[in-house]
Amino acid sequence: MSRLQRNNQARPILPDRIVLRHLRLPLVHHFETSFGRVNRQETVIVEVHAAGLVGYGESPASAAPFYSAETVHTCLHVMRDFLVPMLRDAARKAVERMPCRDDVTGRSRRLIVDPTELPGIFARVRGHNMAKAGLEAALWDLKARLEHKPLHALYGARRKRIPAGVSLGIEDSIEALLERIRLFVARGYRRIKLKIKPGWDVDVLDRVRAAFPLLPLMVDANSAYSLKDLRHLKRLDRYRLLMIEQPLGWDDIIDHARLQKALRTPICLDESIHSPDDARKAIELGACRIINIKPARVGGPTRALQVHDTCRKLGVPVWCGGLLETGIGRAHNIAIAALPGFLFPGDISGSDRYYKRDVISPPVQVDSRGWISVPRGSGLGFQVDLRRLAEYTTEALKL
Ligand code: OSB
Ligand code: MG
Repeated sequence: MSRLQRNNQARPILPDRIVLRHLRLPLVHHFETSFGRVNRQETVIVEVHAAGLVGYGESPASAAPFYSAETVHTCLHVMRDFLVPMLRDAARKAVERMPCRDDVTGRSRRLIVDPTELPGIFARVRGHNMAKAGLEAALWDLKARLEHKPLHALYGARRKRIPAGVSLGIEDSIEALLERIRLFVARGYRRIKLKIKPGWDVDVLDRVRAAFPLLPLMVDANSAYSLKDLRHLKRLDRYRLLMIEQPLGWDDIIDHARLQKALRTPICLDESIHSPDDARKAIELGACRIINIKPARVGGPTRALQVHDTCRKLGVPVWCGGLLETGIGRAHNIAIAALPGFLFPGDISGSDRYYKRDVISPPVQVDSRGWISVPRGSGLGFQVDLRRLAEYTTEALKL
């Protein structure tokens, strides 16, 4: 290799310090699903430091293994003991493979391990998608900052704004829920999702539809029903719902296919989809007509992009779900939701819907017509508020 060629090479950037933070934040309003009520959120924030920059990611696993098998503690354990060592090992091997590594002085900077390589590097670890996702997201943010590009541009996403939806939990009374709906409709939200469970479904929907006949509305059962409820679930067809999210088992696609045949309303799968292959199989079986993509649930941005592409090829619309993320995870979701296959408003709401003081500034804001602008600054496009991050941190692992 000539000196000139050598100088034209990008300078390789190695991840330096990695910090895993366990955060605990009070919610502005309790959030109740078919698996229970929470008043605060726990999550893991990942920092990858390199070349004087920091990339941020989030593993929004929560404190209890109710939505998924992961918790904040399984994330911390699997990242510290397996994923971070695997990433470091891959970085070391990449350095060894590099020619003339002492003399690479090119001006552009390239991560020694590209974030798209992480699913392969982590493949030996089964499951633990949220742990994988937090680390991969931090690497994407870092890559975007190194290249002075906004994250969505790295994904090839072009939208300048995305429509905001909101997911409203189970309340103590239908009146209280109607009040919540009025509040978010007045704030401009373009779609409302209601959590349902047996005993909190058709009566609620009767009242909501009477008050809001034209509201873009959907429901999410978080696996609260079974095929035994088939006749009951058919009653949901009356309410002109955009979709019914995850009515049946969290690990099922077979019964969902049976149910979808009996319903006019599209089924949307959330919990059942962990990979691009899961998405393909569910669609081939007819288990759903729509898919909720949560990058954290499918193992990170690279796999979220693959699920998006798979669904797009098969003509199935997707939208971006949420897991009560802080502004960091939410900013990552905004970047993904700017892709063209995201055809419904997501569970991407303003910071003020979740937290009084978010960890980013400015907070995520929804305009009066229900749009969120996709930021144009480099990386996440939001400033991380280090004071707030420290304030909410209960434990930090410096690796
Ligand atoms: O099923 O989509 C879900 C929150 C926590 C766990 C599961 C779910 C949700 C939401 C809220 O519906 C999404 C959000 O606004 O972040
Ligand atoms: Mg859901």
